[in-house]
Amino acid sequence: MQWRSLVVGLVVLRLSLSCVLWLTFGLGPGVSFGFNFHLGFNLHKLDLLFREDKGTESKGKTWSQQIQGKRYEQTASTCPQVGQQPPPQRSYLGLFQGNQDEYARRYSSFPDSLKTKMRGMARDMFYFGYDNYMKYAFPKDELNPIDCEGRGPDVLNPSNININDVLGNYSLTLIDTLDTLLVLGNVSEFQRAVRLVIDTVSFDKDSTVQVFEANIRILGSLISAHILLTDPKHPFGEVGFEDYDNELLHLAHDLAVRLLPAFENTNTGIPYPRVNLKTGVPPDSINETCTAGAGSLLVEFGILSRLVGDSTFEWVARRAVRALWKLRSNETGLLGNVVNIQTGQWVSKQSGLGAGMDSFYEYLLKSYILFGEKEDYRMFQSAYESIQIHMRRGRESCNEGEGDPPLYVNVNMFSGEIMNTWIDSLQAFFPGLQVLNGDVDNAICLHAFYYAIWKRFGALPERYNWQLQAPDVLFYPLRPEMVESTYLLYQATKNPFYLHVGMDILQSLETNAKVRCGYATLHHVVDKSKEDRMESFFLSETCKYLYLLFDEDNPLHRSDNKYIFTTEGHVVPIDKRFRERQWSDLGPFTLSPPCPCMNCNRIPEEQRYALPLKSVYMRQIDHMVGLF
Ligand code: DMJ
Repeated sequence: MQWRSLVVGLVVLRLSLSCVLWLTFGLGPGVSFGFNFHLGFNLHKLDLLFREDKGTESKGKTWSQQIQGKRYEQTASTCPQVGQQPPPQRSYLGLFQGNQDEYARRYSSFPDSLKTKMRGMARDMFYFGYDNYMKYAFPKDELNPIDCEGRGPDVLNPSNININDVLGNYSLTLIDTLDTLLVLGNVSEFQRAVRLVIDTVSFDKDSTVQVFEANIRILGSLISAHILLTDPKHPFGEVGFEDYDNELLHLAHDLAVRLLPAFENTNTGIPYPRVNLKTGVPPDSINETCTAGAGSLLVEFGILSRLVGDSTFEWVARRAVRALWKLRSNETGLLGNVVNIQTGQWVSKQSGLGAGMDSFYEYLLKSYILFGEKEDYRMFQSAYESIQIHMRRGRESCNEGEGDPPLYVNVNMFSGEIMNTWIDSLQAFFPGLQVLNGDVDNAICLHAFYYAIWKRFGALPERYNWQLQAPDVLFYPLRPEMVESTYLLYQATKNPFYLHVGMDILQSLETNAKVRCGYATLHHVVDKSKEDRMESFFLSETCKYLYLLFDEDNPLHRSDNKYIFTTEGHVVPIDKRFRERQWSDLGPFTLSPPCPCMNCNRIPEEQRYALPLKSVYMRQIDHMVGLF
């Protein structure tokens, strides 16, 4: 009898402690992300108290079974996700199940009429910015939305790279916006804008710009618009005009040739970060570049090579990717975020998913999708595996089990040790990439964390410190990453939750960022003070993804139209002709179909009509970002 009393006593003790935790903090153990950062109360230790011996875990009963008497079945999968083990069978979160209804009530449906209204709101948002840019700013690069004036490069202060890396005195916003006009179905304005670009833009400018920015915003847009203009099959039909003579392609080629000096005189093959469009690499150029800047050129350069039949562009971009890849850590497989292009030494050993690294991963996968080069896919999968092993913290399964919600932290590339406790706004793109990789489960959780931050501030601070539950860097320049992931998750799940997220984003932008002539950068996400700047990606990405989220019937959503978005949101059809190349100097090439992982982790049917993330976990995340 004694042992029975002991067992009963332990169970009662455990339940009492769980209740105390729940009543006190609104969730079980969980604010620590499993690290030894102390928050005054050590929830991590309490969590350990509750961890059941893995060897004695019940394999049959899951959290959801205990709550709902029903298990969420996964669809048959031939390829388990990297880093995913069978979820731990723990149950204390079941105690909070009673809170699920407020989330279910709020998110589980979205009427068609509201969808139409939101689509209209996204369209109006775009035109308010675009029309005012054309009225007050064109041919300058950007619109200052508060003063209603144009903005060009900061010629008085050449070291102002925040401006000069991007603004090249080449009507940046007009170029970056071309394909958004088509996405909105405005063929006549698209054709007018293309004409304006052809008639007025020249790259023969004494402008020193960042190779990466010129590539994704200008080159990417020009080739996207050129492809959409010339290919009646994709995806908006006959939008070309009779006397179009490949001028956009010529412009793209001219720009790419001006960027090529960045790839010369570098010992590693990793390019210089900046070039002067007239004179090449400036004599005082630094020898340091970030990984994303140097390693995210392959999509645009690869397409250009295939369009003009010259392998040079793809060759230099691929050489840069290979050179970076070689420098990864033997121990962890991770890369750092700043490297010396002459010595190959890592200047910053921080490895993460956000600033300095984001589109490097993105372009490994997207290059593979576009060009079918197996090498790109192998690199991507290997990088993804290292990320899951070394950066991912929190419980193993997004939608099951106990513990902290999954989160990706910044680590030392050699040791895998955590380097700080912030995540940045750029990292919010990653759930979208996870969707493309078929890892919808992980995408749902990471996206939910960013959404909670968005709900708290009505924007994403540039850096958010998850330990302090406060922003580290306070500005929000109208970035698209959060809505991009929302859109891709909606496409993957069709869950109305994501329409609500989009509606929240739209409403916050209207409330917090709208000014006299457009939408302004938030200088401070708490007091909502503003800066007089509207970056071109607001029109090319943020508005585009918002519109697409609510436009179910968009030509891009027809099943016979297959496309991807470049990292600047430019539409590129997935086309057989990009999988063919006329040269063989890049190593082995294959037309084999994508990995069988495609779609293997799609959302089960029943989850389409419930919340994508159980309400208990939503509540947990909301609590962890200080929403209540
Ligand atoms: C955009 O220019 C692109 O999305 C890029 O990949 C990252 N930064 C901005 C948006 O935040």
